[in-house]
Amino acid sequence: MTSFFLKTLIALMLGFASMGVSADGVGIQIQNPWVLAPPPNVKVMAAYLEIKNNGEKPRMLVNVSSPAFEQVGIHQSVMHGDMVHMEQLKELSIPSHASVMLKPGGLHFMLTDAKKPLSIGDQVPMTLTFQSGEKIAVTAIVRSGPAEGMEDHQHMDHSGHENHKH
Ligand SMILES: [Cu+2]
Repeated sequence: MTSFFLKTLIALMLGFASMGVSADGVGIQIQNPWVLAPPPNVKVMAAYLEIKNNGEKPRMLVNVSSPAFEQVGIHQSVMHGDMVHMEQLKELSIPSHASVMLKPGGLHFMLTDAKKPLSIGDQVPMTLTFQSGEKIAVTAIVRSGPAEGMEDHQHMDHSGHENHKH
């Protein structure tokens, strides 16, 4: 489980194709939203993306929802020795002129109880709601990993998900 997160983290740091979704007028820019494809019959998934705040004021993300899931939470994975455990966050602050990266092993949106099975290539619509009341629609793509075509990719496994606890 630990090595899974570390490998995906390293793969992510090596870079990936970015796909931008910008929301005009709010100063918030969402980049490269994706969902890690789950093993068969697993209904809990994690979504990752980058939130950029190009505005002058800090922004507070207070809610995330998706019509494809019963529940979406904002989670932070924390390492305690060899164990990874997750904390639910009530809100996520994005400082002005800064960027917050959600990535394997760190911050993620926890997608719980998929209404139907999802597979690689599927689109997952999500709505991000900020404290100001502004909403940003995002479409995440289901992928097998964060860095397609990276050298490490074939060694990646999804066993970490069986231990995905709340
Ligand atoms: Cu989680």
